[in-house]
Amino acid sequence: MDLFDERRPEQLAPGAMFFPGRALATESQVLRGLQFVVSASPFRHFETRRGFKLFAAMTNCGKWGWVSDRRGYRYQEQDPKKNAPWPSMPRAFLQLAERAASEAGFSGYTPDCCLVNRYAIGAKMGLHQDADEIDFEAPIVSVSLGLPAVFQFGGAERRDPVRKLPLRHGDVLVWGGPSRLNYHGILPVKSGDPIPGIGPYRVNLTFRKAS
Ligand code: MD3
Ligand code: FE
Repeated sequence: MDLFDERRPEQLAPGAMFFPGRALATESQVLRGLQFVVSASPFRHFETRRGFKLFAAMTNCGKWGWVSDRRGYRYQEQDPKKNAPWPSMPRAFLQLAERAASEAGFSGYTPDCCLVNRYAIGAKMGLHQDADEIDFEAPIVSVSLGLPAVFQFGGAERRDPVRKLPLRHGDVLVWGGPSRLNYHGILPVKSGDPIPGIGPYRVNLTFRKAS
């Protein structure tokens, strides 16, 4: 821990909570879970409907996985690379997501999908909304691992002002209630000291209730 770390849990907006370093207490279990998921369903770059490759490499665990190809994007129960179910959600993932959600005031959270995004240096995710899910009552929980990045979050409209929040290894965010459909994105990841077990990447776990 950084002796001069001033970061504290913080409400960013109604329904949006920031828990700096919340994943560090179970870091080794989470990293083992990540290893298990990636060895079963490796990272890949999905294509968009228009034929562009997404900047972040992705995989999933849990019942549902988010996929994209020339037919568009959707949640599906099969890893298209293997035509087999996605790896199960590691207990350490589920427990971290449930506990963070409950600390943010969302009890009984049972995510059925964890999208894993891997950003190489220079990769980014443009400002967008997450609106493909059926259940907007359930929050989204995000866990940042590896290299730091700057998260951008705006409001319910694309034109709303955007706030920048630096995210580091172990930080957890919960987005629910009125913030669930806010615009958000990730600025291009800069090079930095690689975190053991992750390498020169930023990895984000995004927990959702897809169905
Ligand atoms: C705020 N991923 O996969 S997670 C995504 O860091 C995505 O990989 C980013 O956005 C990442 O769709 C951000 C944090 C996040 C996720 C969903 C949100 C923030 C959100 C939904 C509403 C508001
Ligand atoms: Fe998103």
